[in-house]
Amino acid sequence: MSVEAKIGTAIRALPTERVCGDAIAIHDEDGVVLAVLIDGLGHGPGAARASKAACDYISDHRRAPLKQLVEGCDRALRPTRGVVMTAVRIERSTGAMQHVAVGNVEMKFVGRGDITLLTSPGVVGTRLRKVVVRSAQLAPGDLLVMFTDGISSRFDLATIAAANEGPQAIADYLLSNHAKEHDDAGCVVIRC
Ligand SMILES: [Mn+2]
Repeated sequence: MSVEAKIGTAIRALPTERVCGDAIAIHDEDGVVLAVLIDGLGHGPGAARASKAACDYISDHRRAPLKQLVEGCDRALRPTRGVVMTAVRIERSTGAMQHVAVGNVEMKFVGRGDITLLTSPGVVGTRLRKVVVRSAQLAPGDLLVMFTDGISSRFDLATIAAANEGPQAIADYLLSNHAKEHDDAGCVVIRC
């Protein structure tokens, strides 16, 4: 079943920092969406350098399978302090999704499918042990949110989904209402 997979994003630095350690990489080409949310460890310039290195690697290897993408980031980020990240790849024509997550970047899902969004422990850039990629089937109307730990997880995605807002409005809402004061914050919202 085909899906629209419309994307909204919102991100901001810790209010006392000039650079943001969270980063978002979106590559939307040939009917396939790759969306990656990255949180450089800590905050400030060192965190921003690590997440920028991840974005650069992802851009250069955006057609690679997710497992190779994360493992490649792990090698490329060894000189940095590392990042945690979550990535999804969605094929619009079929609604097929693959997802992977390392460290505490969270995902929430509301929809018809039975999708378990699990995170592997670890830090990308410090010799990952195991990268687990999972597959799922999306359906029209499904709502998927990925967010860094700078956004409180205490929001009810079912209520948000029922309001039927577009993905950008939801991303803006989450940043405005649920971002924490003491960390960079970022989210990616995908409405199928
Ligand atoms: Mn963080």
